[in-house]
Amino acid sequence: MSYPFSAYGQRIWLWAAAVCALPCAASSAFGATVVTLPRVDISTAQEDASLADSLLSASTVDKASARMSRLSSPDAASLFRNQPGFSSYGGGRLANLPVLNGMADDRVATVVDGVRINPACPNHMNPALSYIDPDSVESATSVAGLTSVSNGGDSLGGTIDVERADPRFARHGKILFTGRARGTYRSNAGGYSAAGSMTVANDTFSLRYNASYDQSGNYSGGGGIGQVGSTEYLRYTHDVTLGVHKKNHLLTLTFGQQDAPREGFANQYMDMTNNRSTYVNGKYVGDFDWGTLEARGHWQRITHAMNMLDDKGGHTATKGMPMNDDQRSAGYSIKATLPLGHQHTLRLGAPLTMRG
Ligand SMILES: [Cu+2]
Repeated sequence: MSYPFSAYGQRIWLWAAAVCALPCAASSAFGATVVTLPRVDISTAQEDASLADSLLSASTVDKASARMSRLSSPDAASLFRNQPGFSSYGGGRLANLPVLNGMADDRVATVVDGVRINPACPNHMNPALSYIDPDSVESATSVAGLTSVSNGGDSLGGTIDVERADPRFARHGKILFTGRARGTYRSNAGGYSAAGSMTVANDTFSLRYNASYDQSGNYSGGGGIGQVGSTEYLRYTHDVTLGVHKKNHLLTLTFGQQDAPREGFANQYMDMTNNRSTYVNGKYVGDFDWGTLEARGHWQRITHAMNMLDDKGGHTATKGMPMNDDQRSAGYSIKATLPLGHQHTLRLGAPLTMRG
């Protein structure tokens, strides 16, 4: 279809050139003025900036593969499965541990919404990516290899960085009411997931409610091996995001709670019997004449309990393998980005995280 069109286009171009050549040739003798058309840039300034800002070893999950991952797994770690240098090792179905270039665990910094999260579980059975449902993730970036200090640094293997979407606002004088919903069902183990989000906003304030629910029983293995024990899970998440936008300033506050009342670990002699994360996360971004200022603050409490689920014999006060943990963390980070001419950018920042 495109061939005849382009041939036709070429012919028009030849005609135009021929028609133009005659008056041009004729007018040059009379000293006509030369008209210079404005320059047309085929790349936008925004793309240039993001290329310059990102590390060469960073890769971002594209929208199409993120959509496929969400349909096939409730684990946010699966978003990265096609990224270079990435692999993962699994225990529970909600909580695969990310591996970058063969290095894992504390060697990989996992940053969720600007907060570097360490697993509350001493056995690291609830990794940081299990604290965000895949539908809430708007941008997912992995840096395999050394990470720059401005991206957190201090991680030999690399960095996994996921961030939820900024709040949306309406145009001036309008009200925005928007949302999305997704549901999936798997016949094996009767696994189903549902996730949704709703936003009400004007041009200054935005309120978003986000929820997700994931549940599955023990699945059946192929080749007639029957049911595989301790592969069940249940998790639900609620969060509310409040956004305030005024001229060059954007303030975002997210309050949320996630519960994982059960998650079996087929390869361990214990399962997760309760994991609750309650959190507040704030972000301010301001554009000024001198550059950009970004400030973040967070508080999170994780109560974590592990023991044996029924298919490992269950647990009572005198039987099982209890492991309980209660962790709080709080922190802030401030980053200033100052453009210094065309080729240089100065970044200043200071983060602090406390755990107890
Ligand atoms: Cu644990």
